[in-house]
Amino acid sequence: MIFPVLLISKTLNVLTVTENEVEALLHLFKKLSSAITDDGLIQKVEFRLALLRDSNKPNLFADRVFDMFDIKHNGAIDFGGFVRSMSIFHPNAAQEKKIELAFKLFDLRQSGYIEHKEVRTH
Ligand SMILES: [Ca+2]
Repeated sequence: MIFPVLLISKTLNVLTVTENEVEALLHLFKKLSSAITDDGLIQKVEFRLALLRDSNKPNLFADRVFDMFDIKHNGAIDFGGFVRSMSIFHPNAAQEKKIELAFKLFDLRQSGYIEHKEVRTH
């Protein structure tokens, strides 16, 4: 039996995900959050480890995605923040949300514009 779970963001967009999808996210969250320190939170080093297999090497892209997932801006991602952030990648998520996320990835200075130096290769 599948029970729908409603995720309501600050902008009141509602996305329905299934219990199975939440369970899959919980499984992934447990794996990522316990990679270095098993504390129920994903720290930046654990996030880098998952994406890059190297926790010590700063990476502009990985660190930018982490900062966007770190909704509370406290240096760690809790399960609620993880589910809300991952829901953007859901097939049923609004196209506008996906475009907004992609734009924010490049708008490093959060100026509302993508500037030449923000897309220059480093
Ligand atoms: Ca952790």
